[in-house]
Amino acid sequence: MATRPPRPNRPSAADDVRTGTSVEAWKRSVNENLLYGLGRVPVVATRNDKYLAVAMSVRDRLLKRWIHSGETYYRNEARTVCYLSAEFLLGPHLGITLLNLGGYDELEQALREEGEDLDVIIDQEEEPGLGNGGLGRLAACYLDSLATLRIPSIGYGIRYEFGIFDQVIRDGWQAEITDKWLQYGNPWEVPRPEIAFPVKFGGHTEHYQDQAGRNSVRWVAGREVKGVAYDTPIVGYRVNNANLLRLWKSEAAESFDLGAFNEGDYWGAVEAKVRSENITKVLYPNDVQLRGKVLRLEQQHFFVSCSLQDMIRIFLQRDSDLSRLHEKYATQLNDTHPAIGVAELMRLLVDEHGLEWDVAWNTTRKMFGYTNHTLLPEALEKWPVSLFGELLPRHLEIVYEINRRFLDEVRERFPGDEERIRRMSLIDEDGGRFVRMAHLACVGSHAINGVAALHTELLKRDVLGDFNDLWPEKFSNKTNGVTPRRFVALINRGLKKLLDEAVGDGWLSDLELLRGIEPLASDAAFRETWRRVKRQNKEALCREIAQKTGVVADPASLFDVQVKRIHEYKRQHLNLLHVVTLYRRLKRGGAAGVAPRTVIFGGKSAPGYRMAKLIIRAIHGVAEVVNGDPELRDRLKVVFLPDYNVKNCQRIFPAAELSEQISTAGKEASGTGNMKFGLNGAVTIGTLDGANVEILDAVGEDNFFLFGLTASQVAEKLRNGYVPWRYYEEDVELKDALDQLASGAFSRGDASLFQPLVDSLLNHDPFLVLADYRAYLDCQGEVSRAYQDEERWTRMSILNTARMGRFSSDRAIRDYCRDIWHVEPVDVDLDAHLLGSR
Ligand code: NBG
Repeated sequence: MATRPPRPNRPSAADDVRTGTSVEAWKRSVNENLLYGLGRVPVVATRNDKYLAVAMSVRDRLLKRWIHSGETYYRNEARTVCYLSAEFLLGPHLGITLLNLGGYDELEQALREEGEDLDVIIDQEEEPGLGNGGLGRLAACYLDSLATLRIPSIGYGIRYEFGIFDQVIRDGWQAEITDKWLQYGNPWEVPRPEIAFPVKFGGHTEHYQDQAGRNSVRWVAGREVKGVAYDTPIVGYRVNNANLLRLWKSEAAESFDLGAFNEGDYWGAVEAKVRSENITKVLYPNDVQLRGKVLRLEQQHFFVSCSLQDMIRIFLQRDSDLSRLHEKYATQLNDTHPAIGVAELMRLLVDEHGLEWDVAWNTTRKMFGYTNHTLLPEALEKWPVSLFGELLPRHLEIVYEINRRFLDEVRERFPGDEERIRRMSLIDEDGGRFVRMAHLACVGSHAINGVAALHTELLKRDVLGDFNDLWPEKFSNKTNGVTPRRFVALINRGLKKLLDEAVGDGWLSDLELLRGIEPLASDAAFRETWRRVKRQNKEALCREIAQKTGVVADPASLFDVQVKRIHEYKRQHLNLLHVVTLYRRLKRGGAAGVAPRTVIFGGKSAPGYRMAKLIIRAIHGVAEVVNGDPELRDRLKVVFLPDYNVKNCQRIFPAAELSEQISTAGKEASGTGNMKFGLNGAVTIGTLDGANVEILDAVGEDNFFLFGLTASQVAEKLRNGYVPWRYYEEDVELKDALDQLASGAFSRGDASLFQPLVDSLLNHDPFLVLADYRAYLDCQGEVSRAYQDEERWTRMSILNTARMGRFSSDRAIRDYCRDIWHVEPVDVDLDAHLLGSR
């Protein structure tokens, strides 16, 4: 290793088999990993064996940085960010790790000389789908940026054995398949069986006086499991820092097994083991039907308890005064999933480590920050008090005590305002009693933030308005961002090359540098090249579409794309109504001069969300008719790309030209796909919702297709009694489109199939699809006109990319570091001697 003094016959550092970067070193490394890491000889090695050998070779190079980083942080007693998140939607590691480390070209050459193709090997990787969508992917982008910005940090989460389900389409319907991402091994994780913590559930509490005569509480648990750490190194872009992602797996606690064995209850012991392991078995899809699922609360408590115990363990290596824990750690709650941490940290500090309540509370509040990611009331977590108390009896007592003291504070500030007390209480008493996790997170944090400017304003006004009245200084906005490493450099090599040539490659770590291409928007030759890159990306996507769906799309048509989870508030059905109307116009011959389009959808529905599943079915129904209609002669195609995930998005963003961001204003907290599209040169058609508002501000109204009601207009309409039926009756095209859906025209004559969808739109339409239909159609007309002016469209596309700088996750992380976490970068020196080494 480089940390040892060189021996006389030692090969040069570049040739070192574990850490070297020469072509020779890579070759030997891959071969040795194949032989000695996997026990395979090259002639019988499968493609997956080769992938594993390459991944292990890259991991060797990663581990060197990781070990040095851990050691440097320890030596410096560095203040550390702990990002607590139930989801990390990482995507495949190999490509991004190579990009960040450097060495792609040498490895590619080494493999080529052995007759292998690096891209094929990269494509072999099964992604860890440990998240549902935007929230989990945001956490992954933030890990990438934390490492790149050299911030000591730990991501803490759950090592789900089954991640988000794989989506397959059968007869136009979504079907779910379990995601067996671990079945062929995961070369990126390092199991740490020695880092394990007990986590208790159930039972009861006992109040007693300790030796010093203080009132104390003992929690006598009903059962106990063990959380074991699995570590994944996350390396930053072209820096030596490699940070830690620590995911917890649940196992049976031996002590409990033993008890059962002694009583001769073998099956009982096995059952307890199985039950323990269940906790981290599967990621819950974000499904309304799953509310109140006790296993989910178990998951939350499990990973948060392990993480906090781990933080305390690390802290105690250097310090003994736990009241200073917040000086060592800035801990972020990614939504309310880890909010139980507020009560758990109190329990650990007071019950297990003997701190006074007030001291512990001061530390706890200074430790946590809370990020809210949703305004949808049905997505705000609350747990029935009975369930909560049965699973976590001690935590319920602590929540009550926090609440008692908190409500006293509120009473003092707002005397006599009992209505406010009722609204703010940690316990919801409106019909059934529930623990409100968002309130627990607010009370236990020193900082609360939303994820886009509009979202934060609405949070402060509505959902958390009372908390804003009480503690306005706690609130701030932190607009989301995405990593340009994965979402441009890795997936759009053509664009990367063009950008590098135009402004140098500094934009990868300073995205504002993309501004440098603005003047080139008026350079005809540059526009030509820009179009060529987009065209190649579209052709690549066409091949994928053909291969996955059998649809032949025309790469010269406008690629109009909506990819994201399927949800009524995101309004894929509004998009679909536009498609139906366009189709009807084309059939009537009334669409002369309309730009040919390929409308591409992708996204998973929660398994129990009937309306979303019906929307997927409707997209397929419309696609079948439209794509099969010879009269249209390629002027319209509809595609549903199955199993949208981090891996499958990589051909989509680079090829997109129109980005559909059409949620009902006031519903999408931020969106991050909108940023990925913009970065790759797609122009947005969107409402004033989430981060669209800021994207519009950044790119300018000439480069954005804006339509629809604003958040306040939406609220007003709903207040005044919205009648969707009226829009249906007054707009012939809308009526026609809905009638067509209801008639069976897109369901092989089955008029009942889409009835629930049509009924819901006509009678309720909670997301104002009908109210926005006309504005959306008109706006799509403008899109079509703009697209036919090739030079104008290219200019818009270039300016979208050029002005996306502020949507880098590096900017977002800098904001968090400056305003909430107060942490500083730490340099890692790879030549430093490791502790304990000679
Ligand atoms: C999602 C929002 C998105 C937002 C991401 C990341 C949840 C609960 N929220 O609008 O719907 O972009 O979080 O902040 O998944």
